[in-house]
Amino acid sequence: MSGKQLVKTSKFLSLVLRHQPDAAGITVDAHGWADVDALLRGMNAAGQHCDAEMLAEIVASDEKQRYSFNADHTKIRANQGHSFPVDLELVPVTPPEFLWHGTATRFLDSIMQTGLKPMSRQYVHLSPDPETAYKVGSRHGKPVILRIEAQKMAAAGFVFYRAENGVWLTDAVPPEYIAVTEYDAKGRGQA
Ligand code: HQG
Repeated sequence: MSGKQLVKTSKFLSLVLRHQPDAAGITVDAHGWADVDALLRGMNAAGQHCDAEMLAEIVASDEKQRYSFNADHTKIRANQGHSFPVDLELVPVTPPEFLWHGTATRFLDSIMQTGLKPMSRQYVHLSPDPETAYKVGSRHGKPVILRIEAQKMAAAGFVFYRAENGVWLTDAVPPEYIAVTEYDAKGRGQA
């Protein structure tokens, strides 16, 4: 199976498991789990060739660990990134002193006015390090890295979760906890 084919299929899988289960004619349960057999049938019916072996390869090789199987591999779900409400059974965790958010410079004015909002997703996504945040921000345009005073937020009552794949999630980040940094792609620079 070529890497290119796996990426294409993984993108469709993300669409189905995070945003639009209906694209494969399936539903997911309240915890985001899809039935693997129904998913494979639905993907093939939608013209996205996939079998159990390929699905397992996508889950195992995904560089961001976007998906998880349940214990007996009869169900699969996305670890984060949903745009519909889903209970991932995450437990609140105390965050490190700082977390990081990569965004594009064109969003800065709005973010510094209203804070970080989940936009089309269920949560605001935060990265554990500036290097990861830089990559996330680059997806949107000229990247800028924001440093989030996560521990101060937690002390003030904001709740943080860490998804299965290490991405940090919270409902919103008010502007007073956000600092614009000059970090570059390698995390060099200044906070
Ligand atoms: C911005 C990827 C204006 C926010 C990544 C971001 C991540 C605001 C964009 C995951 C704003 C939303 C999520 C405000 C937030 N005004 N803009 N008040 N508040 N924004 O894609 O965090 O590859 O929904 O800065 O690795 O970029 O899909 O969120 O630029 O973990 O697995 O609104 O998606 O993972 O964009 O990325 P997104 P994100 P995957």
